[in-house]
Amino acid sequence: MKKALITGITGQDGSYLAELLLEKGYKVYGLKRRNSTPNYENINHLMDEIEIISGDLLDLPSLINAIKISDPDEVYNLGAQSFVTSSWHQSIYTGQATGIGVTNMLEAIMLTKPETRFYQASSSEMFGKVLEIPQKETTPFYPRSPYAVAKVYGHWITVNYRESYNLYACSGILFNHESPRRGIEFVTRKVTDAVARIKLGLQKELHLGNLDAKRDWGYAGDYVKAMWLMLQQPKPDDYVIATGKTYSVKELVETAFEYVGLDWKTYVVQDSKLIRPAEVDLLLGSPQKAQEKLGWKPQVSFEQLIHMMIESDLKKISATL
Ligand code: NAP
Ligand code: G4F
Repeated sequence: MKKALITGITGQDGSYLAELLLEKGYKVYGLKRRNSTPNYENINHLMDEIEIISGDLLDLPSLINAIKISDPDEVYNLGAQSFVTSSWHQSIYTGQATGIGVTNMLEAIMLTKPETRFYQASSSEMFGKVLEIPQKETTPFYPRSPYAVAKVYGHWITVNYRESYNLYACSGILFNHESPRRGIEFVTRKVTDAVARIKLGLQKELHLGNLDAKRDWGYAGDYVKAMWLMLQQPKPDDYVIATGKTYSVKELVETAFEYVGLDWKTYVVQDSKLIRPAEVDLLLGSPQKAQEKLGWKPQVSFEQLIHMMIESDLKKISATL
């Protein structure tokens, strides 16, 4: 039986990846930091099948301990301070968790079990003020937030440990991916939650920032399959994971309100407080390498994704009434 350790198991991707690996017959361990109030919402349904290990990406001894307990064949480093806006308010913490945390995990592997295969959750945010359209593995980075700067560090330290120590280490440069388990502060979930509340008569307005920004949005359930595929190849490498289609925040809003038969213009308020100090205007990825080398293809379309999220939010909110 293969064993995997997932950091960030309580997050969106951690929960979908845990499900995938359990289906494939893995023994799954999840690193979880201590919170004053436990946040198991995304993994409650898996708690009998996975083993939680207490630890934090900022605390090397806890990572070494996690490797010793789990004795993993594969480590998926998904833990991070992942919200771009918060990275301006907590820039040093973001640098430590999202950037240095990667080195901590790599060091824990080097010191304890260097044959472990390692996946790093890199991000399309690294492309920032894009230097090429579409963005691919060879496109230079131009990060536009403390989060993106930290991810560039995490990406290159992964490449560096692969080249320095011959570690099997991969960096997945994933474009935005969403699901009903997406955190409420991210724009897709903020919109689908608001649309559900407005439809149910519980909310009157939706405040948003930049409606012109464009993103290449896919489904998280599809994207975790790409993570696993990367660690099954004969040689470690880096891959862009994207749909190859881009939509504006305005198109997201239109699609969501249209689904419940409402006109978005009646409800959406543009709020200057939600505009970022520096914006990433356009993300559009090329999944060509992933298609050719991993045989990976996204299955869920943008419209299907938004509809799935609204249905889930309608159900969740209705259950509380
Ligand atoms: P998420 O829902 O925000 O989950 C982040 C996870 O990291 C949570 O489990 C969180 O734990 C954990 N975490 C935060 N700080 C930690 C620390 N110091 N030590 C240990 N764990 C810590 O993020 P996601 O959407 O699943 O994304 C997974 C990874 O992919 C992240 O690294 C993200 O930056 C990256 N990524 C995401 C996307 C996307 O579109 N979703 C795209 C590209 C890259 P708590 O539950 O305790 O907060
Ligand atoms: O949903 P967002 O917060 O995602 P963002 O900044 O693209 O980052 C996400 O994707 C990255 C991959 O590219 C990940 F690495 C990262 O961890 C995270 O998962 O914002 C998307 C766009 C932005 O342009 C933002 O300015 O939506 C715009 N937006 C407009 N109004 C808003 C809002 N974003 C949020 N969160 N909230 C708003 O009210």
